[in-house]
Parts: sequence; structure tokens; C-alpha cells
Amino acid sequence: MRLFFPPFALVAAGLLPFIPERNVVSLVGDGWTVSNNALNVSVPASLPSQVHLDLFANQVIGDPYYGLNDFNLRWVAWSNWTYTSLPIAGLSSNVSSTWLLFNGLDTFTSISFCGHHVASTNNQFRQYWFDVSTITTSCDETERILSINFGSAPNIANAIASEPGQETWPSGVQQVFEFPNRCFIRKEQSDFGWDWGPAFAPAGPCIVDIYRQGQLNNLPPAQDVPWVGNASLDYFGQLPAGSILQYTLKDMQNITVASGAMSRVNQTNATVTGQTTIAARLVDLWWPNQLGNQTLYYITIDLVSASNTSLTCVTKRIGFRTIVLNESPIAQDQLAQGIAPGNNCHFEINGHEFYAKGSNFIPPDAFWPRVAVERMNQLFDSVVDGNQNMLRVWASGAYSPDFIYDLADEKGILLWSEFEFGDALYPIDPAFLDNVREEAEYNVRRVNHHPSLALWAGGNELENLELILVNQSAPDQLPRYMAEYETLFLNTLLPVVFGNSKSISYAPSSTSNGWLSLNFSNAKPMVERYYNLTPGSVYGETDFYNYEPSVLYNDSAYPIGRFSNEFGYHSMPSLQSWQSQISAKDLSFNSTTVMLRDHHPPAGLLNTSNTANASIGQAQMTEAVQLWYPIFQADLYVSEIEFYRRGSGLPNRQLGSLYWQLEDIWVAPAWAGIEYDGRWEVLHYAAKDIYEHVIIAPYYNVTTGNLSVWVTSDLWQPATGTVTFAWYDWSGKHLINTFITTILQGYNLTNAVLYMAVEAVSSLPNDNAFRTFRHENFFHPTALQVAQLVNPGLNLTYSPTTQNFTVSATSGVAAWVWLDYPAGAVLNFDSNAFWLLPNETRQVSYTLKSDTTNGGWINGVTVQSLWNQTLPL
Ligand code: BMA
Repeated sequence: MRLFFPPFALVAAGLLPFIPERNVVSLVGDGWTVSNNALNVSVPASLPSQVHLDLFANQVIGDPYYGLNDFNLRWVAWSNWTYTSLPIAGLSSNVSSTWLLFNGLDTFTSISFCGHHVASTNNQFRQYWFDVSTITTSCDETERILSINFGSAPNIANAIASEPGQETWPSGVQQVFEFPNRCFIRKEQSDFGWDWGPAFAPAGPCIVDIYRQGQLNNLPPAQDVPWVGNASLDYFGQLPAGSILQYTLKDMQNITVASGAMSRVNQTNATVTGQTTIAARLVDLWWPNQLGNQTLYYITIDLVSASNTSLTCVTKRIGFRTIVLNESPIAQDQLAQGIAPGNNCHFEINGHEFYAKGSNFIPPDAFWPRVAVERMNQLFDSVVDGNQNMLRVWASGAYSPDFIYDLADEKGILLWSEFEFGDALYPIDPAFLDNVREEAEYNVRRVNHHPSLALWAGGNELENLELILVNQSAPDQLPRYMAEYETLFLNTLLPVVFGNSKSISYAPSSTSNGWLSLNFSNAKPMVERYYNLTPGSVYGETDFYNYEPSVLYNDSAYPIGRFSNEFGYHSMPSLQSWQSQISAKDLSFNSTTVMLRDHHPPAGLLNTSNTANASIGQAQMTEAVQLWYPIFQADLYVSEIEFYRRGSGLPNRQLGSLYWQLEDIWVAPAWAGIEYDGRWEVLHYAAKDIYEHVIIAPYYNVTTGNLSVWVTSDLWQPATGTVTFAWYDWSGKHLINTFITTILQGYNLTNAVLYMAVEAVSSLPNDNAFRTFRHENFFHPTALQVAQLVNPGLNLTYSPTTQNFTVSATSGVAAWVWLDYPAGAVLNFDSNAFWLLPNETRQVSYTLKSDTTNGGWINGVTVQSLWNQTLPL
């Protein structure tokens, strides 16, 4: 239970932006106490923090992630906690005003300063500032103590839920994980538990908008017109008459590219806005990873008085790009190309359609103060190394802090961002809507200048799940809940995005069938398509899970849409990771601890006890492994990604695959490809391989028994090349060099494997150089569980000179060769989980991310394949 999340909290004296000599006193750091009198606990604290972290640091509780502490520590969440400062030094009594500024209070607080009540807050996602001038001047320096009382979020959520006349929903609509009633409060929704995570519930900026002249949200803009730079600054108090805005645009070498006064300066009671055009030829474009360079600039906006004094000045790092989620109807020229009718649903960067390759990003920790820049840097390096260009920053976590967007800007990772609503419907009383509007304004304005920002979506699984659940449970009430849905997601959130930014698209729900009409002359510009579908047409996104193992790998079971924003199956993390968070005696697949840390499916969905619930998740993994083989999860994702990518050349013109989920929040069974400490699972390696630009892949129709092989490229230039096929038996005996299976009649197919490879020449987007793209794949007609594998005779050596491992197979086909390394280091190999033909040798290099073994990990590297013999170095 997170009680406290201030990325930083400031006491600012004279914070009026146009007083140059303002004095800012930071409250970040030591000198705080966290206490609960009733529990007789009072320990030192340090900001930013959360109560679990301070209690753990002072040994009041054990490691919240260890064993079953997820359950044992829930008393912390049910309690109230007070953070108290030492007397705050450095505040002058002689300034015109003093403000308290908070950039994150999680969630229900009562704030007092010098013993006076200042305010109460109720939204983790908002910025708050309070004028404490009078209190400060009448308060002695020794009494300037700030005290913040955090009320128990689950208690308060329950109290709000039971208020007379409170909103209710039909049975089964609200997805409950561990603590109920999360929808009533504006707090990270997954703090109340989720199927991949624990339930701890721990306790005005300037906006710069860069867009093409004439651009409107959600519509592809012209690319041959100048850029517009729009800046809007919030301010406190009175703005001197005749103030103007000036801008300076510099490149990363600090050379001025353009500067001047902004036109159309416009002033409301709290913001001042100005605009300028920037000739397109002056700047280079920003592109996502693999599609071009990530060129960045700095823009400085100066608010200057009539007497030419700088009142305040803000600098933002920006990029010049247009990014649009194009959901417009399929046009005539697209129909003529063979694209099925319906709606588009794809992204366009700088006017180019591209294939979005990526995954879903969940909160990387239940305790955000532990999410350090270095850790995110490593994680995002893994995203880039994994050939991904987009992450969906899933709703129901937290809005990402600026440093995460900064890293994404630098590495070219597009962030499909979402408002924090998911798998539930929400109240629409005026106070709730006002609170949401403030939260959305703050976050939209805060992150808009980042070129990595790809989209704002209202929330997770609303149109494709929540409204459908209402229809199933209480069809007569669908109009009412649909109207409420529109109030929040179309009438409240959409105007915040469109009112602040022209550069970014908005979709009320991911997943959805997109919009039916978009007309900016209407008071409500967007009308959703909902379920208004014509057979034979293809519309929006797909979201696909099926936990019945017998239907896995069946192409005909996968959904046909324009973009896949979620799909997956859960699996176990590595033994090395388990060892870091549970005891040796609990290290078995069905131990109570392991079962109880498997939160899938959510207890609240099943109305069963946690133990019964946990065994279902374990059972699903067991059945799938028994039917297929131990690493079926990664192979299943490969099969789905191949399927979605092939759709880019089929009538459904499918242009995106974002699997569930990029990374783990702790150590537990979940869908992740990267573990809590950064270690790659088989899934991340397999996804890296199948997200290569040019891939070759088999498609097997289980019903007809027909096999076809397709090559798919996401390059923008044509690729030409050759494809090679060869059938082998598992001992490596070469059967025939052809793809035609009928020639194999007479062979035992449980004993046959088809090798296929493509070698093609083309060039990368925004790069004229020709390169060769290679990819190989294997097809086995029967599940590997029943295939007659033979010992492939693996060999593993390491060369300190080249720092490469060499792996070879000597006596058979090696399926899913896996290099493993001991705990204490985090690294990734440049390839892993690959196949080897007999007498094939592969050099494997690695990128070391952290190491506490002083290089000793190298001696602990092992190799194995599905044949199942683990060999030491
Ligand atoms: C979808 C996601 C998450 C969930 C995942 C796995 O529903 O949006 O809510 O964690 O599937 O079940």
C-alpha cells in the first residue's frame, strides 16, 4: 500500500514566476519522521518515499517483496500515517508571498504548517500549490514544521463507496483484484492489486506544443508546411501589462537555429500563450528507434516585461515530428490496393505509416521512489535491443515521470500514454470529474513537449470489455452506463487533450473499434463507432487472451484486426529471480508461497479464496507445458507476432503488435519478458528475433493440415532476396531441400523439422545504404513435447580475448538453445533461445548491465536445449 509518493515536494518562497530572485527551498531528503501514534511507531524518513520503504529501512517491517509479505503487511495500508518535518530553515519573512508546492501526494492528505491546517488533497496524479504567506510571516522559524497526514486509501475508498446515493455498477463489471473500490479514488489503480502484481497500495507547468501548420488532433497533417511552436505558461498572481513572450531554439550543440518574439500573445487569468512558426528547412526530424535519428532541440521561452526585463524563462527539450493515430475510414485508393473496408487503425510518423513493434509497460515497481534513472535506462536499452519502437504505458499504473519520457525521447521509444483508468467504470459526480480534469490538465501539459509521446488514450479495456460486461449483466442499463462512460472519456478527458495540444491524438478506450466520425466544428467532435460493425469490414485494435492450452498455436483462433495492443500468456520467472524474494524451502512450483504470489486470475473475479484462485494460474501453466513444452510461452508469442505481422500485407493491413507485458513489477508468475532485476526471459529474446525487420515464418492450419511460409518486411523500401528450405530429422540427417511436404510422405513427421531462411537486400528507413537482412526459422509438424528429440551434442566455450561465447551442436538439431547465467549479474546475450543445426556454430556476445560477482558469472554460464541436458562452461 503506497501512502506517499512525492517525486519532490517544495516549499517555495516568492514562487511568482516573474520575480527573478525567487527562493526555492527543497523538502527532498532527510529530516522527516513518519509516525502512527495508535501503533506506537515513529521512525526517521527521507523524501521522496513511501511508508513501506521507511518502515523497511528502519526494520519495523521486513522486505515488502519477500515471501508472503504482500499479504502480511496489509495492516500498513489499513492505517493512517503522518510525515513530519523538522523546522524548515531558509524561509524569509520579508518576501511578498510563500507557497507550498507538491508534485505528488499519494493520495488522501491533510496538510498543516506551523500548526495551522493548510489544505486537504485527494489525487495522487495532481500537482498542488498552496499560498502560506500569512502563516509563514506569523510563525517563528522554530515552529515552521510541515506535517502531512496520509489517510488509509482502502479505508477511504470503502467509505466513499458506502456513501448514500453513491454510484453502483451491475455485477461482474468492476474488476476487483485484492482491495475493492479503487474506482472511487484517484490513485494508481494497480496499488489495489493486479493479476501480475502485489497489493501494497503504498501510500503548473508550461506546455510546449510543436505541430505542423493547420494540424488537427487525430488527422494526418500536411508534411510540406512550416512547424508551429505554441507555448503557454502558467503563472501565479498579476502579470505586468505589456509583457511579451520570446523564444530561442537551439540545437544540441547549443547553436541557435531560430529566435524572436512570439505572436498572438494571449493572456487568461492564469496562463499566457504565444505562438511562432519555424521554417521546416531549419530543423531535422525526430524518428523512432530503427526508423531514423532521434534529433532533439532546446526551446527557451522567455516572458519579458514592457521594460525588457526577463520575468521568467522556461527551457524544454523538444523534437520535430508528427505522430498520428489514424482511425479514418479506409479510402478509395486503399480499397484499390486490396485493403479491406472499415477503419484504419495505425500510427503515422512524419507522414509515414510504420509497423509498431513493442509491448506493454506496467509500473516497474510497487514503490515508485525506488525507480531510479539508471534502472529505467537499462530497461529502455533492453527495449531498443529487443527491436521495439513503441511501448503502451498501460492505464491503471501511474503517469510516467518526465525522466522516463526523457529517456524515451533519446532512445526513440514511442510512448502510447494513457489516463489512469482501467477494467472498471468510474463515478461521474461533479467533484470526481473536476478532480479528474485537474489531473488530466496537469499531466497533458507536463509531457506534451516530448517527441516520444505517441497518443493519449482514456483507459484500458473499456469499450471492448467493461461496456460489454454491462450489456451481459444488465442489458437494460447499458444506455445509462454508456452515457456515463461518454461523460468521463469523451466529454471530460477529450477536451483536455484537444484544448491543450494539437499535436497528439486521443482515443477514449484502448481497445476499441475507433471513431465513427470526427468533426471539429461540433461541440463533441468525436463519435465512437462502438459495435456498429459491417461484416467483412475490419476496424480497430484487438486484445486477445486464451488460457485453454489446446487452442494455442491455432492461427484461426487469433483475432483479425488492424492493430494488436495486447495478447499473451503467463509463465514463471527464473530460479535466480525467485531466490531473491522467497526462501529456499518455498522454491517449488506448487509451494504455497509460489501459488499465493500467482495473482492470476484475480480473486475478485472468481469470488474464491486466494489459494483456490492461485492454483488456477499454476494449473494453466502446467497444462500448457504438458501439452506443448517448457518454453511454450515465448513460442506462443512468436506465433502470434508472426501472425499479426503477416497481416501488414493482407487485406486487414495490420500495423501493430504490442504484447503483454514488457517487464515484471516483482518476482511472480506473470506475462513479462524482462524480470524485476532486468534479466531477460526466453520471451524477450524470442520477441527480439521475431521483431527483426525481415522475418520468415511458417503458418500451419491445424484443421486443414496445410502449411505455408511467408516472408514479411517492415522496411519502407522493397526487399529482394532468396529463401532456403531444408528438411532434417532430429539427428540432423538432411532429408530434402524443398518446402513441398508431400515429398516427405513415408517419413515420420514427428521426427522431421523444416529449416527455413531468408536473405534479402534492402535499406533501412531514412538511410540509403543497402544492407543484407537475414532471418531463419524452424517448423516442426508435431508438438516438441512428443517430438523424438536426440542429444544434439552441445558444446560451449568462452574466449576472454573476444569476450564471446561459442556454442555448437555436434550430433543433432538443437531446439531452443538456452544460455543461462548465475545470480549476481544482470546481462543480456546478443542472441539466445535459438536453434542450431548439426555442425553449426554460433558466436554469442553479451552486454553486461550490473555485476556483483567480479566477473565470476562467466564461469557459471551453462547451455542447454530442449533435449534437456544442462552443460557447464
Ligand atoms: C489485460 C491487461 C491487464 C492484465 C492483462 C493480463 O486485461 O489490460 O489488465 O494484467 O490483461 O491478464
